[in-house]
Order: sequence, then structure tokens, then C-alpha cells
Amino acid sequence: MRIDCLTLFPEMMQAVLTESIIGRAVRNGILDVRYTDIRDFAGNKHNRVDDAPYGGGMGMVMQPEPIYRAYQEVLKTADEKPRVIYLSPQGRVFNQDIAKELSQEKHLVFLCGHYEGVDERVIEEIVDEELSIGDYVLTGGEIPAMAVIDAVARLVPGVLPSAEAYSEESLYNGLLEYPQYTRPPVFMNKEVPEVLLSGHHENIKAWRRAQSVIRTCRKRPELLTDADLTDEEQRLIKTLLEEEKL
Ligand code: 4H7
Repeated sequence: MRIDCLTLFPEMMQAVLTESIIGRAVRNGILDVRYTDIRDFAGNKHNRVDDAPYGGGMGMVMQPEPIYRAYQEVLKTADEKPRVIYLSPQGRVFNQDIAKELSQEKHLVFLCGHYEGVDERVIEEIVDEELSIGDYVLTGGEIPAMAVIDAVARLVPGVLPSAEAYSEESLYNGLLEYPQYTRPPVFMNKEVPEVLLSGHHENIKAWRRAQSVIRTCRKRPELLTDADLTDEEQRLIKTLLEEEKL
């Protein structure tokens, strides 16, 4: 998958996206992540890319031309029209379903706004969809873009050691993940649950599933409406809730 970042802070994004699992996939050539510094397309000798908002008000707005020229530069080396994503608090709230959908694309472009945002006309011209990573305010679109890139890229085949193994992870089935334990067997007088040391794989699987269901019930009950629960699990939750055991 090819991913382009249009940003005023390419070093910030490169520093993050060359580390760990995503960084390895970049080095392996599974991901082709590129950065275009919008400032390189300022087109004036002071390299200015922002200006005061028409109509007045505080702060600065990113001008449309440098962004448009940066995007045209990306298109020069693109095979087909990429999907262009703009990160802003006004976007559709990003989730695992959107991550799955985006992971099917061949080429994504992330437009990262800064200051008070981007001139509306260039958004209308180049952006296919606006995404938000949640209802809070940040100083720029770079961190949201990196969050989306991380979530999408790890679903691209070959990025994780074994794609199959991750089909049981959190949110895949709409449930939270079961608790994890590693050595030592006793920490601060707390033991690792006995079943995990038993080597009985059937029991371990059942215990983990039950933990996922109970956790989801306690911490994020709203997720249960969309979760894939068996009829038996649904009856169990109903009974436990009625007996006030959850
Ligand atoms: C684009 C447009 C995304 C980018 C506006 C971006 C939160 C998110 C930004 C803005 C972002 C998210 C302009 C919004 C200045 C905040 C005070 C950068 N913040 N800004 N406002 N939730 N900020 O995904």
C-alpha cells in the first residue's frame, strides 16, 4: 500500500512512522510511505503557506494553492486516483470498520491541516473524505493522520507477523480483549490465573472468551449491541445482570 502525507511537519510524521511494526513494514517494502512538505510548494520567497482569515477572527488559515500543488506533485507518481483523507474534528469518527475498509485501498493520501485549518476551497477540490479520531481538539492533523495510518497499515497483509492470528483480537468480534499475563507467575502476591498455566487449550479459549464478554459488559456495555455473541452468552449476561453480578 502507498501512503502519502501532505504536511507542514514531515519530520514529525517520519519519526513516528519509521519505528516499530510500521517502520519494519516500510523497510520491507510492504508499505510505501511518502511525505510531501507543503512548504516546498509555497511559491513565494518567504515560504509562507498561511494567511489571515477573510472576515476576520483569530489565527491563520492554510492557503489553498500550496496544498493543491503538493497534491498535484503526488499525482505525478500515482498509478490511479488515490483516496484523499482530511483529518479534522468535523469528520466522521474513525473506527475499526473504517480502518478495515481503508486497508483495502492501494493508495491513500492524508492531508494534515494546522493553525485554524485549511481554506475550504481546496478541501472541496481534492478531499474524498473527512475523518476525526474523536471529539477533542488538537493543534494539527498530523497526530490523527498517524493514528489512522497505524490502524489501517497493521491490517495490510504482511505488516503483522500473521494476519490470521489477529482475527481473534479486540473489536474484531466487537468485544474487548481478554487480560494478558506473562512471567513472573507471581507478582505482588498476585498469581496468574491457574487455567492459563494448565496447558488445556480448550479451557483457556473458553476462559478468555468469558473474560472478553464480562469485560465488555463492565467497561463498554454499549459495544455489546453490535458484538457477535452466542445465544448462550446473551442469556448468561442477562442472568448475571439480573442477579447484579456484573
Ligand atoms: C483541520 C481542521 C483533527 C485540522 C481544523 C484535527 C482534532 C482532530 C485541524 C483543525 C485537529 C480530530 C483548527 C481544529 C483549530 C481545532 C482549534 C487541527 N483537532 N483545527 N481548532 N479530532 N486539529 O481528529
